[in-house]
Amino acid sequence: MAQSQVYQVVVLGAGGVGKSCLTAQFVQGVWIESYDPTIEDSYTKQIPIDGRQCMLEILDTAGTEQFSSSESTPASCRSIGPTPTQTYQPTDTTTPIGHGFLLVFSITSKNSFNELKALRDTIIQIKGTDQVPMVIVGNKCDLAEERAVSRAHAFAVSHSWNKTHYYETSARSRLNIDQVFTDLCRQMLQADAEQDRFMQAQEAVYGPLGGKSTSKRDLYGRHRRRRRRRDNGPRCVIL
Ligand SMILES: Nc1nc2c(ncn2[C@@H]2O[C@H](COP(=O)(O)OP(=O)(O)O)[C@@H](O)[C@H]2O)c(=O)[nH]1
Ligand SMILES: [Mg+2]
Repeated sequence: MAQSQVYQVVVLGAGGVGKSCLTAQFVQGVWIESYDPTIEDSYTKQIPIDGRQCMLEILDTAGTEQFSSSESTPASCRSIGPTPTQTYQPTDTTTPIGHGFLLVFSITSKNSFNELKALRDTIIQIKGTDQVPMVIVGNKCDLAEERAVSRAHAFAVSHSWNKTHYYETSARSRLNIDQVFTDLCRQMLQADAEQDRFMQAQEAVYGPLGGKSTSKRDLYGRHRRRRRRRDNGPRCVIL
């Protein structure tokens, strides 16, 4: 079996959507009713994907802003402790280390869904490409009677974001938890393979790419940024 690779996964989303419960279900297979929303923690877990071992380092971020007061707050979120502060935003220090992102909302909160756009925009801006391994997760799907975001709407929006995959999960009943992480892991493997192919093509043309100042990811990032600018830039049509 091939060597284990380490991929960093960042779990993002508003406070109270179930990021910690989801992570605990995946990593430890346990349901924990209540987490301290201010705690940010990371975990490791190895999973087999298509005959390869992938080591995941999962950062469970501390988004502590609960659902806005303008919408009804489900009982499952009211139990959470301290006064809300700010929604977690990816920053230069967390986003570059993330190879893949889970953008989590609660199907019982429209606001938590609406917040994902800004998170996604920030990730794309910092990464310099919209080709980032990512999965949209609608958690708490066991609370069907409190649903505020339809599956069709969440799916349509996710699809319009570069065909980002959408899953509905329940951390409580462990529905689709493994599937979400497996999908993200496959995307990260694919991105890595694409990066290797690009580097091999570069080396075939320019010779071995070494040196301390230019890492493979740096070069690849520049390539992706350049390509994106060209794609979005004004087109010159020769008649
Ligand atoms: N019914 C239900 N409640 C959930 C689910 N996931 C999390 N919760 C509850 O939602 C609250 C917030 O969960 P937590 O993981 O701390 O949210 P975080 O702030 O995003 O990390 C807790 O009271 C959990 O018990 C779920 O899938 N179904
Ligand atoms: Mg949490």
